[in-house]
Amino acid sequence: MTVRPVLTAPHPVLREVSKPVTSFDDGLKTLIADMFDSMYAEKGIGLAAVQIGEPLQLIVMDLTGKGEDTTAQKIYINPVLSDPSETLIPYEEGCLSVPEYYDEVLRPDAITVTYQDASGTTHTERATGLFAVCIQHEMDHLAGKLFIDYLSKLRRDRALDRVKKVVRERNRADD
Ligand code: K1U
Ligand code: ZN
Repeated sequence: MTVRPVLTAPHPVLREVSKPVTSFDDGLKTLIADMFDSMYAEKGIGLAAVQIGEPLQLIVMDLTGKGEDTTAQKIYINPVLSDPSETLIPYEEGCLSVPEYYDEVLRPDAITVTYQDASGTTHTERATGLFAVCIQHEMDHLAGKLFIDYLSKLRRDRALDRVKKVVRERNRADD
């Protein structure tokens, strides 16, 4: 089990555009396992590889939010979104890279995702509800974007101040 630190805003790597995965090898399987370990350690329901410092088009998810459940684990490699619904829904989003800050973002309530699995096989799924919110949030990470970019400057600054405070507290607790 390897828990890797999740980068927090404003780390510059979070602004990088992730590159396609081209090798479906043991290194990829290790990275996926590390991502699940790191996501569960932070009690998240999703994680993009760039959040642990690997700017690759790779996302993991477990939408149950109940801790490790291998049957609920989902892996999206080189994902592409299409056919967003016209209906937008507000959702109070969180982000492991913006710890302890939640705010409302409007996104299409349904969207199609085409992706490869860990063996390189291509699949297509229609995402709705929390799955649709989470896959769009994670796809933004692959483009170097954070959910706070959708907020007003005032709210974004408040979020970044919160991150600074949380990181300071975490560092103090580690001493
Ligand atoms: O990408 C990330 O930083 C993970 C993020 C995913 C996400 C959550 C909610 C809306 C959009 C995207 C999180 O997992 S934050 C943690 C969280 O919100 C949560 C954790 C456990 C259960 C339910 C929600
Ligand atoms: Zn996030």
